[in-house]
Amino acid sequence: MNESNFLAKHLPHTKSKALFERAQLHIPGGVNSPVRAFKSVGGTPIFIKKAKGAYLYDEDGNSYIEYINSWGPMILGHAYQPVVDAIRAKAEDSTSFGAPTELEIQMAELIKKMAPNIDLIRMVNSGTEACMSAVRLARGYTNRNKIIKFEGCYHGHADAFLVKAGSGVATLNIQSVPGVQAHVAQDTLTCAYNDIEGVKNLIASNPNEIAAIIIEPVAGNMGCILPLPGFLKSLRELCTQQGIVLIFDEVMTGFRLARGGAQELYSIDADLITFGKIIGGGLPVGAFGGKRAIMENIAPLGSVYQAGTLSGNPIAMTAGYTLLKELEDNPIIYSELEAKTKTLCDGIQAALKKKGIAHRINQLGSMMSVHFGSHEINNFEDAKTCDNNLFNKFFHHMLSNGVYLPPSAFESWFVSNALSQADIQKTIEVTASFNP
Ligand code: KE4
Repeated sequence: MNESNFLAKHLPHTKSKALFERAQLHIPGGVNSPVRAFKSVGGTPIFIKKAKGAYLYDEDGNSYIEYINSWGPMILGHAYQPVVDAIRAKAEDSTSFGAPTELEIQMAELIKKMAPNIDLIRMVNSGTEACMSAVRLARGYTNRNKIIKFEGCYHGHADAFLVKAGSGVATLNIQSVPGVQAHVAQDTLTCAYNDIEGVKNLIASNPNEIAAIIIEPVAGNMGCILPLPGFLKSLRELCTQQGIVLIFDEVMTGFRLARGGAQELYSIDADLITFGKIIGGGLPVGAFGGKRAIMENIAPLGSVYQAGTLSGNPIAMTAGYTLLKELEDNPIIYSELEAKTKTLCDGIQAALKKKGIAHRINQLGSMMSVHFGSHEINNFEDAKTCDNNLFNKFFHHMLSNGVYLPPSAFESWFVSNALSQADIQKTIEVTASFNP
């Protein structure tokens, strides 16, 4: 990207506005996923023409340093050449067979090499599918019905998860989702993130009824929220004592926080782990895996049925395998990502502090979020009681100056390793020019 184009005053989003009008004629809300609609931040969603490395280019010719990275997959930046080349080559051999391939074995072997504690793994087509399948498996394995999830966590749009969910559900402030039947919601128990006493109380009041506890081991759907010291370890101990399946939803954290994700970072072995985003290299892929004794209940081995026409699709496997292999072969990437993200956070912190703007920044690895409040952000309530109108103003200030943030205070930012020091400094400069 040439610097002058980047520094050019942002053009009006004429084409994006026209495209949004047209999109709304045919697609609910003009988008294929609600969080893209800019509903909470306001304004017109930007229609993207292309992207390369750390930059997005919209239909009006504007360019942006971006911190969404397709909500996680683009950890090495957009149009990463080895991934692009692999997809091109593989497409020549057809795009789908609906039959087993060696590539799926290679993918499973690589995931098992990188992520600990996976005896068996099943590929699916989204994070939602991975999480809903893991919960069905936990229920089938334990012959229990209830699950515990945490307020503000998001595990996809399966009925069982749309209770006090984060991400788009929080962004749109949907209190209860029509269509999710009461009896389904009743089997989903919730408590605050980091509230281990709350978990103990739910277990005590539902003896031998809880099949699984599903958690984002580092939460990314209410902004980025870290587990307090000992929280995950206590969850592990409780699940072991009570025969409850501990499900780590690593759709976001898997292969992002470390090669072995949060399990590696916190040295905690979950019973089932779900993946998504990075493992598809930008193509639709999810996966769930874990302990053999549990996974053996999945059809055709066992009777817990789960299936998918395009599961293990050769193009998606090629994209995901190529990206994972880069991460496996170059572990230095994780310390580079951490250093870049810390530099960014320190710069934003200094800039907002100098302005006297109360804020908190949560960060781990290449996940981070900025919250406009002076209190610690350890759960969904903390995130909700920030000045999120100020976040919306901040979002648009950054956007109009060429920095594209997630369009919601209830999302994590994602740093890609394509980000340069100049990009980081530019982001800090734009933050410093924010005058609410
Ligand atoms: P998908 O079904 O969207 O592939 O994955 C669902 C999911 C499951 N678990 C976690 C921890 C997730 O973050 C997600 C999806 N993440 C959101 C972004 N926060 C997807 C963006 C969107 O809904 O468009």
